[in-house]
Amino acid sequence: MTHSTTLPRRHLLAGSAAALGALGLAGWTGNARAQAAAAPAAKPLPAYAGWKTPEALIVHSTSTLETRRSAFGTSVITPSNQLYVRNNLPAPDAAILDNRDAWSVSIEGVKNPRSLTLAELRTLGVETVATVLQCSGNGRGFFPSKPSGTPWQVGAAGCVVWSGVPLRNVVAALGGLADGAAYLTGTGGEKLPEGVDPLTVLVERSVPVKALDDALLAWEMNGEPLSLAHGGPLRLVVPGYQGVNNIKYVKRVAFTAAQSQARIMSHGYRMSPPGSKASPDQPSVWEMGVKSWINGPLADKGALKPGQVQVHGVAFGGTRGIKGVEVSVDGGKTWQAAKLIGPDLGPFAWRQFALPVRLEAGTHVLASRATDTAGNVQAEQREENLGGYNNASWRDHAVTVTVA
Ligand SMILES: Nc1nc2c(c(=O)[nH]1)N[C@H]1C(S)=C(S)[C@@H](COP(=O)(O)O)O[C@H]1N2
Ligand SMILES: [Mo]
Repeated sequence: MTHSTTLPRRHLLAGSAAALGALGLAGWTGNARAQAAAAPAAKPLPAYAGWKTPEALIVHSTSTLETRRSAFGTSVITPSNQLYVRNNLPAPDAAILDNRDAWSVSIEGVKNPRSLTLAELRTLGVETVATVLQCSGNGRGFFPSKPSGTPWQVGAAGCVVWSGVPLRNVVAALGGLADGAAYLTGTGGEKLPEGVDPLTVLVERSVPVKALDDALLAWEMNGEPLSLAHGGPLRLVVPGYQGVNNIKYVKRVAFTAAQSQARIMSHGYRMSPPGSKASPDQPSVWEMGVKSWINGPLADKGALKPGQVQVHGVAFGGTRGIKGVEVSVDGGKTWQAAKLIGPDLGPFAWRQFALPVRLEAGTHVLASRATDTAGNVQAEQREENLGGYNNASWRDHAVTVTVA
């Protein structure tokens, strides 16, 4: 890991168990705290995410927080206080959570278009789904071309549980789709800066209308009312699709014949070949591909002792589940099947995997390679592109550990 952070000073001084408990740090091991304390001074958490666990996060900027690789653990769900955050615009005022039930979303491109409040949405059905939420720029930090944007490594991702109303129920309640609906377009409810063309800043994304089969208007995450940081009071969740398509504080859902004209759709988040210019005819970042990485053991605590370790990590297949994961301890020369561990929370969630191996003295390159239920195998190489999107290369995600 090249990035490091530490506790804000006031947290370092709060040494008592009670104080740590109050800060939500009770579960942190002495080791993690010592490590954090030893790291150089880092940016504090921004106010809207001040409730998060600082030791678990790398603060790239006020709008980009990354989960540390060492914080992922082996129990499937990413706790909300350790989950990454990415905002393209400043988060709205927290006052939008004062009366959650009064939040309204305009539904367009249906036979009977209208606005619905969150209170009304709650009556139309409820479903719960676990999904991997991942920024399409996750793994950008491994591109040698150094694309502009946050150099995320593995931690712009998490696996969380959403609860809300299936969007198809809402569409059915409003008479079904209007003719010619080809895209499902979601619009964020941020206040736009003045004096600029709204289309250059508006967070509005379109996905193929087939995503309606699984999409949710969610008001809960990990068993709690949805926080402002993660899009409360209401978020459009598109399971299996890259993070940017999961619109926070959603205020409009439209079924449209064409894709949004917002820049974030027309030119942003496109798979633009190196040396080209972003343009609407290049593929957009939509469905996620098959990907995995190792979360332990890591090299950040220094050399390991010779002996048995549990090589563990996460694997997911976007809209497909995971069939299996192979692990290599020799940089990809030979592979062994790992065991999928923990509950299977469905095709959109990630699976945890583990493989016990003996590591003798020396340097070892640990890699993982996942296969989805359709037989697609995680690629060795990244697909080069201007924005540094969709990095699923198993080689880029390999971990080097020293045993001595
Ligand atoms: N309204 C709105 N929705 C948004 C964004 C945003 O800036 N505004 N950022 C998108 C991007 S790029 C990502 S990766 C995810 C991040 O979700 P999180 O902050 O809950 O982790 O939200 C997406 N949805
Ligand atoms: Mo993102």
